[in-house]
Order: sequence, then C-alpha cells, then structure tokens
Amino acid sequence: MKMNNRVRWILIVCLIISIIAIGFGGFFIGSNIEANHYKAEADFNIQLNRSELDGLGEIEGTIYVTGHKSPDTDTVSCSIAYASLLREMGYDAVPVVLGKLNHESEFVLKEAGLEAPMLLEDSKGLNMILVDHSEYAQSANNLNEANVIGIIDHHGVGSVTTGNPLIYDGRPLGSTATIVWIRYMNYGVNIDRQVATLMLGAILSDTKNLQSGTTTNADRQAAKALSEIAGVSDTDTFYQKMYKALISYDGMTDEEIFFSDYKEYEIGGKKVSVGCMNAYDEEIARDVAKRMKETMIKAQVSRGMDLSFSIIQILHDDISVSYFVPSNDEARSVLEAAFGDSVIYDGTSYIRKPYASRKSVFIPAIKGVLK
Ligand SMILES: [Mn+2]
Repeated sequence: MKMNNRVRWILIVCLIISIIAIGFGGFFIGSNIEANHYKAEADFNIQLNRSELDGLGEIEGTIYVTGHKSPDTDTVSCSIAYASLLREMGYDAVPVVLGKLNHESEFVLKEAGLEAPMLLEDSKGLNMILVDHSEYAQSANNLNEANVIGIIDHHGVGSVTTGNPLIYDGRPLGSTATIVWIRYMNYGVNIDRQVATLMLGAILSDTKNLQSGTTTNADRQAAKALSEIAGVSDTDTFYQKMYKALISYDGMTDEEIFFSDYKEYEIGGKKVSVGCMNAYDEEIARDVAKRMKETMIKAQVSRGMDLSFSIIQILHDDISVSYFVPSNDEARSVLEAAFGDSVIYDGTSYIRKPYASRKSVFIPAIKGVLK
C-alpha cells in the first residue's frame, strides 16, 4: 500500500519535534543538576571559611581593626571594610586609625558617605586585627600587650607575633583591599555600596589606577566587581579625583608642605637640601613654586644649608613636568650648569619636561656640577 505523501510528511515533522523536545528536556535537567551542584559547593566553601571564626573561640569585648601609622587609603578602607565584615558575622568590631588621614582618604570617605574611623591612642589589653601591616613599629602603641587575633596583609611578614592561634591572610596582591574582597567572597557576605566605594578607592590608590607593577589579575577583578557595586562607571575619573585630592595641600602650612618630602645632602663640601612637592597642573605648580621659594629661603638659614632646591612635580596621565626652584644665585648657576638648554627659566623655576626624579636624575646632575 502506498503511503499518502502528506501523511509521510506529518510523521517526519512529528519525529523531528520529538527529537528536539527530548534534547531540550535533557539539557534542562542537566543544567539543573549543575546549578544545584554549584550551589552546594558554594555553601560548603562558605561554611569552611566561616569556621575559622569559630576557631577563635569566645572573644570578650570589642575587636579593633587597625591599619598602619601615617594611614593611607588602603589602610583606612580595609579597617572599615574588615570591621564591617566581622559585624555582618555577628562580632562586635570597630575600625580605628593611628593618625591623621591624608587628603585622598578623606576624599574617598566623603564619596562613600562615611565618617573617618576613631583614633586609637593605645591598644594595651584590646582585641586587635591588623590590616595592611604586621610591624610593631608601624602599628598601634603597646601592641605587644594586646590580643592580636588577625593579620590581613600584602607586605612581607613583619615583627608581630602572638602565642594564640590567629587568622593570618598574607597574599602578594596589589592592595590589602583585594584580600578583604576575596574574604568577603569566601564568607559569602555581600558588600554594600559605601564599603565597595572605599575598597575600590583603596585598590586604585595602592595600584596607581591598576598601572603599577604590583597589580595582579585579582586586583583587576576586584576593582571591576567593586566599581559595579559602588556605581562608579568611570574609574579613571574617580582615580583622577583621588590623585588631585592627594596632591592638594589644603589646610597645610607652607612649612608643613616644604618638609613633607625633604632631604639633606653633603655634595662637594656643600650642604644641599632638596624638597619635593606635587602639583596637578602648571598653574598650581607655579603657585606652589612661589610659596616654596620663600619658605625655602627661611629654612635654608634655620637648617644651616648652603644651597636649597624645591622640585615641584606634575606626573599623571600624559603630563610629566618638573619645576626646579633654586634658593639663591649660587643654586641658580648650579641648575644652569647641570641642566643647560634642557630647562626654561620662568623667573622663579627652571621647567623641565619630562619630569626628573630627585633620586635618579636631579641629584646625579647637580653632583656632576658641585664635585
Ligand atoms: Mn596597602
């Protein structure tokens, strides 16, 4: 019997539909098994990572989380972020700082809408967690009489020791904030917008906008994830604002600025001082140069120097300039002999492009003249 053509086609179409349906069914069942497996694995990891806190046992009193002295943005952000993680886990944890914040950290805190941590004068008898350092010399006063229960750091192993078991997490990453981010992931705790803003600022600060040689893939991944939570779509602009804040000397006296990065040398029997400052653009550099000249002339007398120089640097994005400011006629002639036609005099400063580092360019050049 001859099969009707139309019936044959209907059978073929039905067959194809059946094959597709079976295929899809299998796929959905398969992906479901995979998703469940992944969730179980994630939950298991979270449990494993949380158990290290159980291992600390009953902690009496508050846990203080501190970064190093002369706090920078990584230190300040990590003390807040890690204390916040511990609070999420049910601990009584408070971030502290060991000194005055720099202008960059103040800017990042303001962007995050958070207050600066309180100043800790003495750590004797307190539960302490150290972030971004592990040296007694850099840490809280009387730390050897404190109960150190954790160290989260990206430097070498420092001098701090403890007889108790502790959480120690040292990794060679670009910033401690990246380690704190990994710990948030491992604990399965969400990061809020404010803390994410701080941690993003810390990573960008320590890695110089992910450009420094210390930057790792983990830092890039952390910065990407945190910028999304923080709602910072343009991290370059965010970093520029941080940098601008860092190099602004608002509220500092000229003398504080002059001595903030100041070194003395003895070259060819002459006492020479060279101070470095930063500026964002040439207008600011010219203003700083004039102010530094007056301060430098006074400082030259009080410090018993023969010659003094101020170097004002502009170094970011595509700008690379140095302003060399001499204190007197002798310093002027040294600069002219050392740098010749590579500099242009504007009445206060000898301007050199590209920028010249004090250590590797400026000092060798004036040594060549004075010796
Ligand atoms: Mn750091």
